[in-house]
Amino acid sequence: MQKKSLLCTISLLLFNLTVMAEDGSKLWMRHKPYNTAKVTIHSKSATAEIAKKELEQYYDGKSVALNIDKSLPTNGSYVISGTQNDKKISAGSDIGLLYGAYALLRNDMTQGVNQPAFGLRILNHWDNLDSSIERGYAGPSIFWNKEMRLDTARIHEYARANASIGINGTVLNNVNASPKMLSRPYLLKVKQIADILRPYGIRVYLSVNFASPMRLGGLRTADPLNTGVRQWWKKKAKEIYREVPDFGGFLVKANSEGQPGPGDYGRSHSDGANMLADAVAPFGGTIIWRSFVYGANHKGEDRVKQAVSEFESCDGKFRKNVILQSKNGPLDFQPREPYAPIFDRMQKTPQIAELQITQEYLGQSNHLVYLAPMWKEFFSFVNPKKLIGIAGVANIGDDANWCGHHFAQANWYAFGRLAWNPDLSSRNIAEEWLEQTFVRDEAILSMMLRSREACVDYMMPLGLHHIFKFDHHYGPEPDGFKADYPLEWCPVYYHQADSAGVGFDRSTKGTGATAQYPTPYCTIYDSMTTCPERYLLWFHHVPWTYRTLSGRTLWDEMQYRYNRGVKEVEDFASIWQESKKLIDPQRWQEVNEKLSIQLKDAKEWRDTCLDYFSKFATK
Ligand code: GCV
Repeated sequence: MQKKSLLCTISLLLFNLTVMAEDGSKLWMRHKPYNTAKVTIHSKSATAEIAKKELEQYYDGKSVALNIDKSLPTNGSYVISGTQNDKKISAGSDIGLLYGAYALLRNDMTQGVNQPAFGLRILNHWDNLDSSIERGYAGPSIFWNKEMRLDTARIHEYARANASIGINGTVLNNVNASPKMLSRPYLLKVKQIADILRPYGIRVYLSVNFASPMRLGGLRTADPLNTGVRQWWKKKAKEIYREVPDFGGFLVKANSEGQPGPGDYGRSHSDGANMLADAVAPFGGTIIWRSFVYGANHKGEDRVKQAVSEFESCDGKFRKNVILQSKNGPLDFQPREPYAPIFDRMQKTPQIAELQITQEYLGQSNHLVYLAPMWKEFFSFVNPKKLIGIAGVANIGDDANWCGHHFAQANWYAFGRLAWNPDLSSRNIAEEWLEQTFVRDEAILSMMLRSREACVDYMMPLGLHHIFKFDHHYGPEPDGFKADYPLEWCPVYYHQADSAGVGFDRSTKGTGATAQYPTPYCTIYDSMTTCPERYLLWFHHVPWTYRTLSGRTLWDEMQYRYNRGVKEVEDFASIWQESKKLIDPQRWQEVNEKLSIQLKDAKEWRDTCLDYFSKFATK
């Protein structure tokens, strides 16, 4: 009997611990169930039903009326009015009602019509069909695995989280695309996923391999001007739209990093994109063509200039349903880059900015780096009104907490919120996220807001860039050079350190990359004295004894900043210690472990780089 009651107590304890365990799997969707609201709605769609269910379960009030108002736009806009106990959400479409419902649940009481800044708000998953994820640090793919098994409950949760922040599109596979993606068994999976995402207002897109007609279709060429190839794509598009009538379209990485493309046949990017555009146009589809190209055609040209060199001549030649997608900076998702000048140079082509949510070069899922300030910096140069969409390379995997680091969830969240409204401040988004996930606390908030600048300090002060270890891009390798690698992958090519100084001369006396920028940036960036210090070594080879704005020499300033970065992370670690009482044990412990790694890494960056550069600086 005694044994039995001991067993009962133990099971009860275990049960309580499991219930209390916080693994981060709920993301920011941690609303308490109230079940008090009576929700009235006159639309019968699946989307409206979801809105109703969410509010009935989680809204803390007596009644909500969901109304379609034909005078409002159908792009997801909504208006929330009324009192806490008697709310009204009006929208021009059912998806607007759902967005309004989620806004109400996060207590977003913005006055007037709340509407998205960008029509396309898309996640790009770099997920491979074998379940691995290129630059993914949060476990295997939630979409693909060898067994073709799909966890539909998880896909529902994914859809729900995305809809709650207004994401309306998702590319399900890696831009380094397998031709198998377009084969029948995979298309049936795509249909299954699309059916789950549809009521949440999310359209699916696929990355395609340009050589698919050969590698999947058995044709002898993938030349975009070949009739057989054109027919093949048309037939394939028809097959896809039969399964997924609202299919978004194709994302294409062509003639980049070894991927096939129209250039293999002497054809231009516009020839390639237009051929695909013609295939999807009858169904309302879009081709999103990436400008991330460098290498083969540009022997010796500065890598940051190559996108403009290669694409400018195509401006005005693309079909109406082609969009150009470019990374925010001209190189490759470094912790800080000047904006990519292609956004100014393509005047006639609709453009999407590609941001990277997964932290390939920012400590991956080990470092706490809140990315909203970085993206806001980009928007301060590129007017959001010039863009028709925003794409974010996802940081989502099958880990219980989805993103590998609890705070990396904030980057997924911030991406969605900024894609809806780039005018929101980094602070407001972080506050909103903390309130829904952890706790609204000034110290934790300040840690988030300072984290990107800290990362820049310990990884790339003053614009020093691409000092990362080969291949995996984690950790420093300032002496990195491999004779059999393209020069554009080697850290020594980027820092150019010698006894005279350090940094890459991209002024008109150097590679001339500054000339790709419009006025006033071309002039400002071109001179060492007017170039903002945050980009100094990006654009200039600067003498070690050069006086920086602080009065310190360049070498002293570099040491100061590396040390400042490390000190910041030390401070984050102590803020987290102080926060222990505010946070549940599991998530506190997991973040604490990550912060120790981050501190060790920050010190490694500082020590390795200072040791290496000191050999030149102190000569
Ligand atoms: C998907 C960088 C990354 C690659 C990525 C590529 C791209 O080079 O390291 O993993 O490939 O960018 O954006 O296409």
